[in-house]
Amino acid sequence: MEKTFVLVKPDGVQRGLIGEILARLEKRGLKLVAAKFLQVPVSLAEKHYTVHQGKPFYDGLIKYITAAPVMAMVFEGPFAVQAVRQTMGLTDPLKAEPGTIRHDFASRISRNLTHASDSPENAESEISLWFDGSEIVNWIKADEDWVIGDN
Ligand code: 3AN
Repeated sequence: MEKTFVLVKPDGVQRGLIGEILARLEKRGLKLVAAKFLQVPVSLAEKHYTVHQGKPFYDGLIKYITAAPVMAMVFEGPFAVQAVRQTMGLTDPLKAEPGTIRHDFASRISRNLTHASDSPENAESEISLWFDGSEIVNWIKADEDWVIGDN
């Protein structure tokens, strides 16, 4: 089953939106398999955002992500990467569809509340950057067949 990495960024934590974001992903049928609440060290932020190094918004991005605690999570499900990205909405909240988290709770790209992996390959590398293998919990959700079962 596909896994994906999700961050509720400092603005989401400060605004008390962890529960709302988690609830939307849970209701979508995604299964939480790891979570931790942490203050991000600069070294981890730099590794996480290495693809943005050199871009005009890079320094601000590192400052933003390390400014206050974040909630890091791993969700599992069929096509989890695509499902989570769709629930988050486009990176720029002004372009995100109504009903998505970024549309419904944000209005600026610099305060877009969440991060979610953009491919299964990046999900794997982000999960191993943020979590030890022993922190990923394999469990069976009681309603799994009714939510994601095959016919
Ligand atoms: P996403 O988080 O939707 O995958 P990325 O990876 O392109 O988007 O961007 C990572 C983060 O960098 C975004 N969540 C946003 O906070 C910030 N960012 C991206 N593009 C810009 C931009 N043009 N101006 C300011 N911040 C940006």
